[in-house]
Amino acid sequence: PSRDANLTSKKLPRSFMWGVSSSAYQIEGAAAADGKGPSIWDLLSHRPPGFVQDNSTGDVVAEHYYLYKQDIRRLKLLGIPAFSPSISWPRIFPFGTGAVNEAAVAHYDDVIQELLFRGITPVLTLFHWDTPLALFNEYGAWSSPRIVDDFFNYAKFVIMRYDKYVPIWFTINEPQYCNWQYSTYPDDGTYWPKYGNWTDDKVGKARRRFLCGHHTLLAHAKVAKWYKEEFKGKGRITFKNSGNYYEARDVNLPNDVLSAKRSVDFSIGWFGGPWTDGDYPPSLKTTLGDILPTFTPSEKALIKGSCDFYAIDAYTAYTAYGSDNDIQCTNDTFNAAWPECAPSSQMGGNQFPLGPSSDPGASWLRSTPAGLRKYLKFITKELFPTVPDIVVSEFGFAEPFESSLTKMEDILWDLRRADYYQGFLDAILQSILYDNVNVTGAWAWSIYDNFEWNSGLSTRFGLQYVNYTDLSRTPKASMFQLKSWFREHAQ
Ligand code: PNW
Repeated sequence: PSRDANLTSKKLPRSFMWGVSSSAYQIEGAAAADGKGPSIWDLLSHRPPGFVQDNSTGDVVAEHYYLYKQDIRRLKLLGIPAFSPSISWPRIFPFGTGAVNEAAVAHYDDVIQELLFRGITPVLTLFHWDTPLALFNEYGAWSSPRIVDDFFNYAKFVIMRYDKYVPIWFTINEPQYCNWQYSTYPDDGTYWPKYGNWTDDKVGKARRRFLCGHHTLLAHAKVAKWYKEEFKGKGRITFKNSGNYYEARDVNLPNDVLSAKRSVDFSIGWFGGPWTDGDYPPSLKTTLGDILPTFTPSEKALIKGSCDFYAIDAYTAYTAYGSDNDIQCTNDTFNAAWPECAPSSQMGGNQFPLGPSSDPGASWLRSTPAGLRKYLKFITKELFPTVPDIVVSEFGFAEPFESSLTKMEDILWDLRRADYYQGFLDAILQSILYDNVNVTGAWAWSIYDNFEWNSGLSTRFGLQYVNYTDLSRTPKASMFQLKSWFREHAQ
């Protein structure tokens, strides 16, 4: 599509930070190296056929754990100024708590040194879903308040060691999704080690999900408070939200408006309400009743203001539709999987001209740059007007990948993804220039093809191609598109 011509050579603010991102389990491989403990994902990816669609695992992936030096050098050669990976909790604390695994610490020391040596800024996520399995067996991990102190100890250890090099800390990646993982499968020992006494109906699943969410908030807040008030860290701290924009199909239809509102509340309101206003949004409380845990006054005080800025992983946008049936939010209509009694949402509508569709393994994702621009404005001007600035902490696209492709030029010519990046980056620049939204950073997902949780290695989000046979990496067209966009617009 043709670009907004007024953007030509317009500049981002000098302080704008950008780079590529990924997470430990999705790229490192080396699943049992150097004393690493297992995480829940080591278990899940080895579950009976079909749990991960193509039955692949994170055992090897791209072996970033061994090949990080070439990966970092490659970023340098490509002109990427910053890298946002995650640290693996079960590497540093194989049992989640207790003794530190010095071999893993030495490894991450070296990764950080290598990044600094190449002049690439490390921006670190402390937890990207790889919960130590030991804590799951011990007390049900995020379903127990005991996780708060264990996460705190781990986070303190990593922050104290690396804070002088790290300008941004993301405590937790997308609590919306990691808590959903807990509630999707029955607690009967089939998928997980049995960890509680939950009823396996919709309500029981929802209880687990919102309780886990509650503990991620408390864990984040405890770390953030210590970071700011006691440790007086020199960087900024927040957590990464998962959310896609929901816009009412027709603002004159009350159920459409309600549908959009509920969808927003149940995705980003769930975690944004507590840190901006000190509590969950009213719609969650009325809909969920006693399914939703409550904060004590001191917990509210702890969480409120616990983020220095807002971080959103914003991949796509939806049009929300209402219907008379949908608005009866009783336990009978409860859909524990996704968003509770929210009326339907669909990609589409006139609001967001739909760009190309992505790989079937990421069928939730269409390219909707106009949706991103509306979303950034909506979050900062309407929903959470107190947030000082916003960062797009992930955005990206899975080019449909034909396994029959054998010619490198076909594999590397990922024009849909290139188009996605240009559209989304233009939308960010427009937000800054025309909507007065303070966007201070953007992180492209992902450095290269990696293990995509539910669809495995066959869904490829990379800006570089990974050949999973010889582990070679090759930049795709989208990488050069991204780079040339920033060459024009970064200062
Ligand atoms: C993010 N959705 O998750 C995760 O942080 C990454 O680990 C993951 O690889 C990436 O997006 C691509 O999927 C999401 O359904 C999962 O809207 C699902 C959604 C959004 C983000």
